[in-house]
Amino acid sequence: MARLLLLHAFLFQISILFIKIDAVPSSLLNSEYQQIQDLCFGNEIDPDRTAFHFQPSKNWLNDPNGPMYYKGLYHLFYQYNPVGPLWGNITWGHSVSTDLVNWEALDLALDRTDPFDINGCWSGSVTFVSGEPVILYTGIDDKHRNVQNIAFPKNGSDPLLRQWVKPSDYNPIMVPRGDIDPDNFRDPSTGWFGQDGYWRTVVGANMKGRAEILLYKSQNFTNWTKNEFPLHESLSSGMWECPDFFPVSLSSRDGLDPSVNTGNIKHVLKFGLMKTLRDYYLVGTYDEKKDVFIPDEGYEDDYRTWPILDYGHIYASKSFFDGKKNRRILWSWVNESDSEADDIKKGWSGIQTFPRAIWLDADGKQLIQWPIEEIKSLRKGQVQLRDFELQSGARHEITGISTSQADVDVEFELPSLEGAESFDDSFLLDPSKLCDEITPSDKGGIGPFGLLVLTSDVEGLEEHTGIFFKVYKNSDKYMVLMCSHLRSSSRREGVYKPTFGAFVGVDISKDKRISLRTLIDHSVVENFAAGGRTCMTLRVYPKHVLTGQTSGLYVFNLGSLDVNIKELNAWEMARARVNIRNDDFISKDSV
Ligand code: DQQ
Repeated sequence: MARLLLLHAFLFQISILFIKIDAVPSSLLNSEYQQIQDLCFGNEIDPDRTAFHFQPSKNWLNDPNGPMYYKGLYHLFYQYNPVGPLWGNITWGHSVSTDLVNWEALDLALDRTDPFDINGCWSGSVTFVSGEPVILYTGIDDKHRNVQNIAFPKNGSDPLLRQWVKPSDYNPIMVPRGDIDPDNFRDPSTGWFGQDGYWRTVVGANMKGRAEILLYKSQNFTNWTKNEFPLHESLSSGMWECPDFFPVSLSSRDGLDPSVNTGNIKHVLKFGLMKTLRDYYLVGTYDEKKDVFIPDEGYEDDYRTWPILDYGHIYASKSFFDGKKNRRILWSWVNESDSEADDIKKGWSGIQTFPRAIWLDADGKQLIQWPIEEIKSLRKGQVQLRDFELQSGARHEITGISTSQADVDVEFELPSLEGAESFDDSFLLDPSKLCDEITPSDKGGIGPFGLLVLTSDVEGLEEHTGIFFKVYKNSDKYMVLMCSHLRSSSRREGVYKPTFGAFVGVDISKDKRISLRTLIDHSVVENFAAGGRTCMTLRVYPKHVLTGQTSGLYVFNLGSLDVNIKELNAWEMARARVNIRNDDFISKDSV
């Protein structure tokens, strides 16, 4: 009962905070609202800062760690440098939310205080053991080795989970032995419980140049033994970081608890490749008796053939099972791509993607990612186009809403696939190269057509970020190429402006339609093609945004075939309340 009262008192407090924010007159423009917040909280106005993406109020952020739902609250921990905007002094930052959209910052959950983590509290995860959350994380110890540690809530009845204990009688719980490279042994995954009564977790490791996803087993979650065989290994791809291993349903979009291993399911092994700084995943079967993961047919030990979680700019993603809504949710770190000098000037660096629900497509092959439904709470003004013909060479502006914070959903329809160009097979493993060859002056067959976002309001749209499609024919099969050109995204120097490309896993010959959902938020643009089959996150720094000018949004078609916009909906987005420091709220003394 006392626990329940505490939870109610807390939720009441949090709702007052949100009511205060909701009470901002709607006539107040976003920019003014931001200025008021900035003045209130002593920040300088910074137009690169996002409005509805997760980021701390200042300093460096990288990997999302240990997300969970507990006693009415979502928790997100993250790799955090509490004293500066560049990577270093890594601890676990901590925030809570009732809706995954608005976040309250708490004090650090894990700090570098003990010999087993004195040089860093690196990535890890949360597992529910007998109903209570337990953290497994990598510590950089006093000998600068990667070791694995465990931490428990000091008071499990505190829904905020403000204090964590790291018992020195257990820690470290795993140390690098034998062939394990002590510099490359990290990121324990969420644990799962087997039929044999043993807990399991996996840790990424480099063993004499081989990537191994090492499997550890335990009966009590504190004493762990390394299994003779890894869960999976790769000879050719270098160190795998942040392994995430979870079951997915073959017959529903619902998420599954990590320990489920029966029914119509598959397993997904997701990881970050240090070599490419991209996240990949493999779909397959988990043989619990042998404790190995067997990727589905067609698997080769060649990372160029593996599906990439997001073909843009994300890394070190982490998913969790949200028992409140029976779904699996994913966060990914979106690093900055401006210069370190810029980050020092801004005083911050790094954001998380907007949370995405993930599930396995009915084809049993690809993961689908889609912004969680709670995003709708931020939508305000809406504009719509229906059955709008986008003639060859056309560019049409979407007006009526402000578009530097927007949610756009568009479906393109093609009257025919005739005239699709072909491409050289050598591009199959390197679609971004094919994208690089597409220029505005080269009028293609089908496409390029798509969106221009964050455009500057001057003749010729000097600054613009293009996200577009082009349909090709390759060995009798139609293929949809998705591209993003960042080369004109900003007039600023010293900013990374690559081209991203991917083939979208759809059969366009079926209904001749392709959709694109785009979340625009000042310096980040998240793209979801074909209902979330192919994702591409972009980091952009348009100069006009920095100087406070408004941005435009366009649909365009440079192909020689006319394209129909079956439907386009675009919403202006409100600012979420994200990690605005509130000292009354976070005080540890009240635990
Ligand atoms: N980031 C953490 C490591 C992880 C890497 C350190 C991935 O634990 O392997 O901040 O970005």
